[in-house]
Amino acid sequence: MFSNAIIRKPGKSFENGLTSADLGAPDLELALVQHQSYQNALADCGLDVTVLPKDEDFPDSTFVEDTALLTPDCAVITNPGAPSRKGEIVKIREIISEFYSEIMEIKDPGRLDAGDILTVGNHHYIGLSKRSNREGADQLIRILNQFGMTGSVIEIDKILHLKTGVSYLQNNNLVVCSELEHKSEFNNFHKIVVSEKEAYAANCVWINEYVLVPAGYPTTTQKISELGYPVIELEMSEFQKMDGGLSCLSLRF
Ligand code: CIR
Repeated sequence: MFSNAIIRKPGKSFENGLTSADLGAPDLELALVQHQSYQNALADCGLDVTVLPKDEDFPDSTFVEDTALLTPDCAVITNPGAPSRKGEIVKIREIISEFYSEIMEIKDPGRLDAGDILTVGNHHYIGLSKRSNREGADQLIRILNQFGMTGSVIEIDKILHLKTGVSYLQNNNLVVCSELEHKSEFNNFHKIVVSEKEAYAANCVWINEYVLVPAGYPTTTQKISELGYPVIELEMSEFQKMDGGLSCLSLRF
């Protein structure tokens, strides 16, 4: 169960963030409306939500997930793989130090975006992506081992982050995109495989029995619903334009 979340509002510089999506510029007003709904959903799931102010120096800083891994036993500040995002960790460390006494960190030449970390109980699958490298993963695995947890790596190809294409809904249920469907690491899970058309819905978020899903992906939503999860659908169009999914918008712990 989670009790806290940290989110950061997008600022005017949001449209200058990194993106590979060909969906046009985001509308900041609409992004703020969608972000408020996201915040409300986290609160509805029972979380105490810390809302950080916009940070114009870092256009992608609303995607707080990438900057830290927060487990019940330890906090790890990442070392984001995109040069424009590295500085985001300074302010994130300040806020995380209000919740954790000991903070570990990933250091150069290790690179790691926490969007590449899929947590399943005490195990953490770490995507080797354009943002996260083997050295970053190895550093994280050593830290996890110190705290009685484990990690292993998964090579990914086209998707931005591991969690762009896979989400864990507890109870052995995985939502997974076609690129990752046949990875041997996922053989023993019950899988909801999302079609190419609904690929964006592979990034959804389990929070205290609820599942947040992006609005507009009816087949995936129905399959998740049929497993018995109460589903909360959220409009995400403006974040999708900047390559961000639902999980990227919060740190949950
Ligand atoms: C980036 O490219 O870093 C941001 N525009 C999107 C980050 C999305 N984060 C995530 O998938 N965890």
